[in-house]
Amino acid sequence: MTTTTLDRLAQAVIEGQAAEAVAEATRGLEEGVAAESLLHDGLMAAMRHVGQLFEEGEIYVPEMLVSAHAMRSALEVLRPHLVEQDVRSSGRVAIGTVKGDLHDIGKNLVAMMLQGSGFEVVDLGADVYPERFVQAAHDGADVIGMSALLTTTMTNMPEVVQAIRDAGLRDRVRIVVGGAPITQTYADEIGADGYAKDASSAVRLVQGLVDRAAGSTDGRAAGAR
Ligand code: B1M
Repeated sequence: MTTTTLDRLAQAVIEGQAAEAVAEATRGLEEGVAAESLLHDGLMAAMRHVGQLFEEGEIYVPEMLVSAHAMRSALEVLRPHLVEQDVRSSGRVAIGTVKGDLHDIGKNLVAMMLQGSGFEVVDLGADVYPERFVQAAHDGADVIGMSALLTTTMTNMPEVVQAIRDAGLRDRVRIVVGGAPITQTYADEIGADGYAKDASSAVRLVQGLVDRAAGSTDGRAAGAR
């Protein structure tokens, strides 16, 4: 029974049937399928398939768009269920997809999970220019999160790191990066503070960075260092 619901959910996304995807996600939850499974084995599996079809020239950008819309609609159903319960959180995260890149589903998912874990999240949207990230850092973000899905746009990440450095904010602000073409090696190369491969590890990463920053601030305040 469970497999059928997951299959139908994935199929609805592949075909770009938003109402159908919402109905199947809702049905899955009612049947007791874990939201994480509906996300990973249904929605994300479908998007991987859509990407493959695109690569093989079987579908084009408009089809990818309707699939993306269906996924986002179903994601809204899962949103309240995708909350990490056991994470203590505090801090403000500004997150966006970098300049030139319109892919926002992964970024939205990361934002959603961070929010669900108690972080204050400022969603800067997609196609975000370096100045906007810097402004967010000025406005009090503890963590800047950058997402990129294209090999041609991931190269805009170091520009943001440099702009934050030039603004004199680098010591105060932590920078995390993610997205399909990003790796830990790339994050290290561009001087980011961390890389996460998916939304749950992004929450753990950000939590760790915020905790460490709070620890070192406490230490300085107490004259411990
Ligand atoms: Co585009 N696209 N797309 N696309 N698209 C890819 C990325 C591609 C791999 C497809 C393919 O060829 N197989 C390919 C990139 C190739 C490359 O660069 N090497 C591609 C291309 C080529 C393009 C265009 C150039 C196509 C064209 O116009 N000829 C064009 C570019 C437009 C632009 O951005 N300027 C384009 C356009 C689009 C649409 C607009 C139609 C649509 C996006 C709609 C939207 O997002 N609102 C779209 C889609 C849907 C895809 C695929 C099919 C799915 C992406 C997705 O949403 N995945 C994608 C193929 C694929 O990924 N298999 C593809 C699901 C999402 C949950 O995963 O985003 O990876 P993901 O996020 C994950 C992790 O990466 C991580 O956590 C998330 C959750 O686990 N993560 C972070 C992401 N950000 C993070 C940040 C963090 C931490 C973790 O910290 C801050």
